[in-house]
Amino acid sequence: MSRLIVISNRVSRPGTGGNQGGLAVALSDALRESRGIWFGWSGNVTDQFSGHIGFSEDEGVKTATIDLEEQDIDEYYNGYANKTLWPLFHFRIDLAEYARDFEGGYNRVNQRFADTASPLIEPEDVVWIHDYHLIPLGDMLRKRGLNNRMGFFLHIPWPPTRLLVSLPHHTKLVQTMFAYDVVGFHTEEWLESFRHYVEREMGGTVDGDFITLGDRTIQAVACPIGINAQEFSEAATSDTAQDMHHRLRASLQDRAMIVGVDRLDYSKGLEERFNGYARFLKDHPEHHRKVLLTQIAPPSREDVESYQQIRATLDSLAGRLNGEYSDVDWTPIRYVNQGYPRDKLAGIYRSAKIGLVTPLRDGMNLVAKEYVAAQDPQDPGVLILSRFAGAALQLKDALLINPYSPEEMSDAILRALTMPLDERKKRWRAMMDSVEGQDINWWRTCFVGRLMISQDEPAAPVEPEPTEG
Ligand code: GDG
Repeated sequence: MSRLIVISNRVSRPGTGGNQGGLAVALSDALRESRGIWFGWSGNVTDQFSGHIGFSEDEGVKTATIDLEEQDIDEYYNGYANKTLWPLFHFRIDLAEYARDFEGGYNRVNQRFADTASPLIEPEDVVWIHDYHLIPLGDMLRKRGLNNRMGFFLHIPWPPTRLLVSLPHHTKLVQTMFAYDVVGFHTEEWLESFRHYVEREMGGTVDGDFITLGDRTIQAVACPIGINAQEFSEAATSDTAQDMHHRLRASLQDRAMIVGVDRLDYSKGLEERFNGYARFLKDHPEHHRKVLLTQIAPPSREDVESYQQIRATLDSLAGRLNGEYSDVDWTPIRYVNQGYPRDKLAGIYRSAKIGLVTPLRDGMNLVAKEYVAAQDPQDPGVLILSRFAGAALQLKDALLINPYSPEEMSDAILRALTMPLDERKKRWRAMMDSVEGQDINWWRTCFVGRLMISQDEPAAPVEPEPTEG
């Protein structure tokens, strides 16, 4: 078995106290099995970049990390990654900032990754690079003479061509993706947009899974990421989860809880969620005092102004809503800016009659899947899900809504609150089949399988089917 080298912006060391999400666990398993290495930024700042690599091994997983300079973090991480690519790829061209310094910093840090990682990569290794922080890295590794099988997976949406062309040097960036052998997206929709761009803007040709540009043919595939469904269901019945459940039930009394769990990010549709819930309260006074929304929203990317703004907007919206509707013994929104360990989170999901997941655009959205996995099969809650999340293509038995419409959200909340048990069970079963069937290991195999297979069968263009006429 070839060694797997995973490269991502940050690495997660098992058992070191951080919250290991499903992705980190799945990658750790793959790294352990193949005796591979996980390479990335340590999260630490250094005065002067030295290229020094910090090696660790935790629970059989080897990690290698580098420190970056303050300017790197400003221009690459807070700049090009989170002020340019993130908003643009989430269709928020209004928030995207195009600055030469950002692009320069992005390229510099990708070069630094390439310089430091390339000596660790042996000829038989398979390299798997993750996400928008590191799009050009594969190309930079090739320029350093690496001929390894290389894959790239994008965790966020791929934007429509019309939006992407607003990015200065867009073709140059996309061109670098042809250094990979396999490129992966969560959904057919993002993949379709990628193909469209390559055909229209670059004159590439598409043949099934294969895309040819000049003398390079790559495989571009849709592999929707999943969660560790079994582990999450078990976490939802753990002692910690049950304690959380009892704590919540005691404070809720007989009220129905709606839950939202999101990093504080404008792409998650939190403002729209609060507005939809406000609409529900306005339209349905008969439900006052019988329902409440618990929104868990740990702050993220606090150095970026648009994130400070969303926080201020939500603080004021939650305050206004609570001011308008609260009574001495009822507060309609519990707005919590702190994170919880995973088993507590699982208990919170299980206590909620409704999971309200309303991103305006989301590559996949794992919270929707975690909510499903945490439910009690005998009395499951209802998932209300934005049709603009990648997950909506799999979780078709959720109540799918347009998050921009407060009326639709309000109607869905009413429908979920009054849904008969039989229907809840039927919908949940269908969603759980998908969450269990296409779990995190399925995803890993979906992508890495192709990367490994194409090792024996080089990614060459498939002979086109003869066309009629
Ligand atoms: C990107 C893409 C794609 C949140 N609060 C707490 C907590 N979380 C965990 C959730 C979930 C994860 O964070 C969030 O994952 P999402 O998928 O919902 O969103 P992003 O962070 O934007 O992730 C997304 C994903 O990459 C994977 O490819 O699905 O579309 O944007 O696991 O549970 N975890 C804990 N406490 C919290 O308070 N422990």
